[in-house]
Amino acid sequence: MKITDAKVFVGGPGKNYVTLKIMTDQGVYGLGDATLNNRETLPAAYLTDYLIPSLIGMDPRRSEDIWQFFYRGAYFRRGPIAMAAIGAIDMALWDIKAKLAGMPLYQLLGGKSRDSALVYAHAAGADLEDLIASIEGYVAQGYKAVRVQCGVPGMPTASYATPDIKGGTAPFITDFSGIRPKTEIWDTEKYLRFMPAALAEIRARFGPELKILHDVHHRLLPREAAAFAREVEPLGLFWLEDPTPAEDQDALKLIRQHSTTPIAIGEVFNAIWDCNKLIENELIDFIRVAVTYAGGITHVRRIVDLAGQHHVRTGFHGAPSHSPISMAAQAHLNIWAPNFGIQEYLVLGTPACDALFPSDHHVTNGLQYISDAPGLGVDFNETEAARYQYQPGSHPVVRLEDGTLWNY
Ligand code: CS2
Ligand code: MG
Repeated sequence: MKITDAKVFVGGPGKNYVTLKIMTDQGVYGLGDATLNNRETLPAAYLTDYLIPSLIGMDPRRSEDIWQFFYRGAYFRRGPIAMAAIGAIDMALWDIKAKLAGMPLYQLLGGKSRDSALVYAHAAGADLEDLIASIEGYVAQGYKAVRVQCGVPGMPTASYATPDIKGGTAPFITDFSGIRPKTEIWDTEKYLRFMPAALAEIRARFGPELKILHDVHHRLLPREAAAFAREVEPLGLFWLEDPTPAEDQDALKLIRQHSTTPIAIGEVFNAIWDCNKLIENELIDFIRVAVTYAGGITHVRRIVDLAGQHHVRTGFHGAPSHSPISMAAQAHLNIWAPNFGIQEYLVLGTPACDALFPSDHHVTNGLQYISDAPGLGVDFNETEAARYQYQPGSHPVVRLEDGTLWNY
């Protein structure tokens, strides 16, 4: 069996999804997602210029050897661009393998460990009242877990993932007005004075059952993060995410020494080597890698297994930039992983998105139910794809009020 061709498409409804389609001499094809938010043309070029020429002619069933070939063979290893490209190939090869077996992918991983997988939605408000209304909306839809992000009084701009105005919707992180980023202003002291009390009000308002998550988005220093985690400890958060930038794995020790608030980290990690110390030293509770830029199912499964030895559960990244293909790959891992925790899930099911990526994976009452179709269980409509093209966009950058650049 041989790979005969592979094509890359960039575009989608309001997103720049990077979709890989691998064709074989037996008519079976596989799909992968290489989307790297706001850098989408780069994994696309890495695939087209460097990986696909070698891929053609290979046996698609040898997914392990192909992974090793592109990872070890590159010499310059890792990084989000290369790992997103390798990840897309890997997803597509598992899609082919499961289609050949006539089974949904989860059966090849070890079968179902649960009937459905818990997901969390994103609630956001320009202020606390606005945020509470947003949470109420998700609770009314049956969500059991909600990430809560709130504008901070006195902060000169909206905070991470919050709307500018009351009643507005939180923007999708990408600003499509161009490549040059807008600036958000950040003030740690204002945030630290406001956010723990806001979380306490949310807990009091919604009671003990709601699973409350909060994303600090890398903004605090380790000592500040430790103090924050300790202060909110009585609220029983489901998790506190990215309290501090994770380049420094040792920084998480300080947080752990001062608090039992569960910590989630890893959406920007590309490899097991970014989180092995965090996991082995049991400094985190949830690992947030994504099958896209952490090298696909083959590599993420290794991270999940390491995590499982150390009481670390999964909480895969599911920002809106992930296409239904990687969300499907994660759905199969979620239904299998013995150490599954939660899945970040943003409503993908717009009519335009469903037309581009038909599937019957679905979320009902805050639970994700998996498709039993062979493979990943998601398809790609090339006629629909022809309607879209790449649109340049960017994340904001963050500065302190005096102009110092900070972590977005
Ligand atoms: C976020 C992301 O989903 C999350 O938890 O931290 O939305 C992140 O801001 C984006 O993926 C950046 O592209
Ligand atoms: Mg995050």
